[in-house]
Amino acid sequence: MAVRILVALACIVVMLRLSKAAVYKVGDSAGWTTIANVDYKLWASTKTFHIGDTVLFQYNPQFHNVMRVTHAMYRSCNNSNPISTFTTGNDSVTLTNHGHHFFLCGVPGHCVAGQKLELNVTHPVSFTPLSDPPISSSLSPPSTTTIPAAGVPGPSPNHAASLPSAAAAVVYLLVFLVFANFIS
Ligand SMILES: *[C@@H]1O[C@H](CO)[C@@H](O)[C@H](O)[C@H]1NC(C)=O
Ligand SMILES: *[C@@H]1O[C@H](CO)[C@@H](O)[C@H](O)[C@H]1NC(C)=O
Ligand SMILES: *[C@@H]1O[C@H](CO)[C@@H](O)[C@H](O)[C@H]1NC(C)=O
Ligand SMILES: [Cu+2]
Repeated sequence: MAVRILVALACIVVMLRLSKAAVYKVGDSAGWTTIANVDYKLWASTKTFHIGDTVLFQYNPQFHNVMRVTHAMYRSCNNSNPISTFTTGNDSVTLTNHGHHFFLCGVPGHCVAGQKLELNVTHPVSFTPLSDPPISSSLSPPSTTTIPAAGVPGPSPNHAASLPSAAAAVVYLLVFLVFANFIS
């Protein structure tokens, strides 16, 4: 019985991870280039990057490359000591840790011309709560935002709603499995 529960849990974890991983093509249809004047900062700001996601750099390898660099090297467009270098023209980089990731094109002049990318990989605990406090408060008049909604029982409805839905689903399934095994 314990084994069955563990297997079910493992399946859920795998499914959650698979369903969350996204592939982002850098620059969208323009790709990784200098000629289209892509604002890569703007491009990144419209995305939410999570661990497990992939960024795909597509470019002509005769003219460009991809270097992962430190923040200091990103700021000064210094390509002398990259963390890693990609040169195939179709380079997938899977994001495996939190925080800021910096990339630039190492061809002289390209980074300065704007061919540089900064990503912020956010923490995975970003499941939207069932009732999101900021959304509900933005819909009500400003004067009511600091007062709990009338008629809501319990000391803190916000905390009650903050349990991530995926975690809740796992808990529900566990309880269900335990019951199913007791009955059979
Ligand atoms: C570029 O970075 C390297 C190593 O990080 C450093 O030694 C070098 O001085 C830097 N060059 C410039 C022009 O900042
Ligand atoms: C580029 O890489 C992606 C992901 O690795 C792959 O799906 C795609 O087929 C590749 N495209 C080309 C033209 O090689
Ligand atoms: C990066 O993401 C974290 C949340 O995971 C956030 O707190 C931080 O402000 C972000 N930094 C930038 C520069 O966007
Ligand atoms: Cu380039």
